[in-house]
Amino acid sequence: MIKKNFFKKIYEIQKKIRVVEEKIASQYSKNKMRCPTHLSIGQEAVAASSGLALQKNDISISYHRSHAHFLAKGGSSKKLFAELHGFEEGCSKGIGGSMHLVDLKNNFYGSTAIVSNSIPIGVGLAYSLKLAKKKNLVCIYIGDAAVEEGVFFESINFSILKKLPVIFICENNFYSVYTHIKDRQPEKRKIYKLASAMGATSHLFTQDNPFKLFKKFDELFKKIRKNPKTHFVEVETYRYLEHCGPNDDTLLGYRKLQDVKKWKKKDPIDFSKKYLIKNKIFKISQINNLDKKITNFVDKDFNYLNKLKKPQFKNISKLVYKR
Ligand SMILES: Cc1ncc(C[n+]2csc(CCOP(=O)(O)OP(=O)(O)O)c2C)c(N)n1
Ligand SMILES: [Mg+2]
Repeated sequence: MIKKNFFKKIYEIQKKIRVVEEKIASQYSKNKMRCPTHLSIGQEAVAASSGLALQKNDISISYHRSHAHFLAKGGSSKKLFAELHGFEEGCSKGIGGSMHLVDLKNNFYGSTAIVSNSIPIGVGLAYSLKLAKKKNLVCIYIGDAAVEEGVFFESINFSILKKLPVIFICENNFYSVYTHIKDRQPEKRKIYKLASAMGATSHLFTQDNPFKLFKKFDELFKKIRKNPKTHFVEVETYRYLEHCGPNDDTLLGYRKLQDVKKWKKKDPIDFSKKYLIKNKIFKISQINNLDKKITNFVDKDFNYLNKLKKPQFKNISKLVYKR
């Protein structure tokens, strides 16, 4: 049985991710965030449930749609906002932007803009954990298009061969930019089955009930820490906004309005709220207060940007690798 505090945390982190990204979306047109930005609105449950099941010493690594993974691993929304605005106080010192987040204190080893690029890095990190005889795991977040790159196969093969403590979490939102998965991969092939054919232990989870999803991740992560092996989880999910940017793009015609509506109807955050109230875990007034607290917290973190000075980048040469 998940304790009351965990119910609260699972709801809270999902809601925080959404409020942070809604803030970014509402401010993006001011042109102060000068980096391409991929939002996860609609997909938060996967990051929240898996992120909470990770221990601090577990490592996670992500792809271009990474704000949610960064926040769920303990990343600061203040540093995320600062990063998107190019301030030196940002999590990547203002030179990375939305697709290059890092938070080594929380073992979030980064996100990268090149599809599948972080997969071999994650596998290498898992190899280093194994060599150091550490009992932690590496969580590699990927999108559905990542399995269309050669490096995915090379990396998962190595990971399986060496019995590395790796969990791939594939957020299958059905699209790579504007192209549906049915136009990119054989129709009857399931991504998680592809991974199991390679030799990974594979699972298909759903995001409908984030509390159950947390439990599944929690059990699985415990298993991997105890018995290091390569696992692969596919979760079907859906992004509500355009591929890159803050706008609704349903009028472009590459996806059906009906589909967007269908996914919004089973929104995991709305579900979580109703679940907590229906099961008398929290009263509606308590949830509303929590929502208010989260919004105030996020507003405060965003307003902190007003205090920051224009970046000088005096020590920029110290930020690059030198031999
Ligand atoms: C190697 C490479 N090819 C193409 C691109 C252009 N690109 C950026 S995001 C993206 C879609 C990736 O889709 P998916 O992995 O499913 O993630 P999603 O955007 O759906 O979250 C593409 C093709 C890229 N960044 N890197
Ligand atoms: Mg996708």
